[in-house]
Amino acid sequence: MPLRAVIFDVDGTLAETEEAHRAAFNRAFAEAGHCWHWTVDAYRDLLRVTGGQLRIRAYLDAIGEAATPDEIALLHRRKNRIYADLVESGAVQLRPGVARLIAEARRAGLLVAIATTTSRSNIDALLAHALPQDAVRFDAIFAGEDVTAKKPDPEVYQKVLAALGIAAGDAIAIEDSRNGLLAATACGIATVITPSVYSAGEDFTEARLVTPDLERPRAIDLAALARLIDEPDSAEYAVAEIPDG
Ligand code: XBP
Ligand code: MG
Repeated sequence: MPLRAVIFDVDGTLAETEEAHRAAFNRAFAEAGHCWHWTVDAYRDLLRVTGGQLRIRAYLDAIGEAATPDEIALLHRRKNRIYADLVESGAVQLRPGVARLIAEARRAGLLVAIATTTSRSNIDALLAHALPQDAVRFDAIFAGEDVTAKKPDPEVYQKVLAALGIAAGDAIAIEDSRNGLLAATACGIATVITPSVYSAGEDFTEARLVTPDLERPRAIDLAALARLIDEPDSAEYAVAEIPDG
């Protein structure tokens, strides 16, 4: 089966964005006069809930505080504005190998797409400020607003496959989290995991390959991705061999 498409997750995969998201949530809470503050450890747990609005709701439920859907939506809009400002100020860079792999895929005539639970405005900010301009064209982008159920539900991947007009076996997904891995593999898409600062240590059993990033311990190129589809057992290194850092 030839490789026809590479589908990227956004947060944690294209870039280590979650510290910027966390800072933006905390600033939005403070501006609104709330004493809520999400520490790194608290945020690691909260990331199990995908989608910022659902994450705020889950947090408030856990601490027994009430908020209307409109109040949560307003807070979340402000958080996304703060996040975009952080991205525009250069707070977020692409992870190693991302720009190279996108460029290789484009040169080879492959389809390149995004499947994410984040808001579309966050993708726009990242594409405008963190990606080289020749890499910002994607053949399909599906975001949090485009689905009724966020990852780990497979809906976002199903929509990307339908938009690209390809079968699950023609694509590779690049993800960083268990929720993303479950979403992609539920669709039947072979998945490469590059764990992020927040997802390191999660269970990646279903992944075809787990590697620290797309450059280490060796560059993941299109030939390597195609091998993962053709010869599912071809991964030359596995979770246990990943060095720290
Ligand atoms: C990660 C997420 C997102 C971000 C915040 O999604 O769960 O919710 O943390 O984004 P992915 P929003 O890795 O699939 O990109 O606040 O816009 O939801
Ligand atoms: Mg992610």
